Amino acid sequence: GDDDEGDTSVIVDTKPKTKRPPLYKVLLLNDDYTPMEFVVAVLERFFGMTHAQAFEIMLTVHKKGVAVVGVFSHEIAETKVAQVMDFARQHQHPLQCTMEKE
Ligand code: NFA
Repeated sequence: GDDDEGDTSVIVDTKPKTKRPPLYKVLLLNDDYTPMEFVVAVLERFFGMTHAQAFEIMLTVHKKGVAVVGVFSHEIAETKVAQVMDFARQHQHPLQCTMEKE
């Protein structure tokens, strides 16, 4: 890797840094109107969860207000968020899905 030379002419090898892409959490937010069964269907359809997993996560969102439903690359996270928001809008539910850097 690169070398750093301080003002003492002592050359110290720097750590060879590999660059991993950042990961993004996809979050689902609670609201008072979206039916529980719709949220379960979203988690099954877009996040590959079993019915039991989806029901569990839906209840976590319902009780705690928010939950992480997956961790993805920026591109995949953006796609998931767009898919969920489109599907909710199509069914006229106010369900909100967002992403944030891990
Ligand atoms: N709180 C919603 C209800 O009582 C259910 C819900 C769960 C909505 C998770 C959004 C996310 N119908």
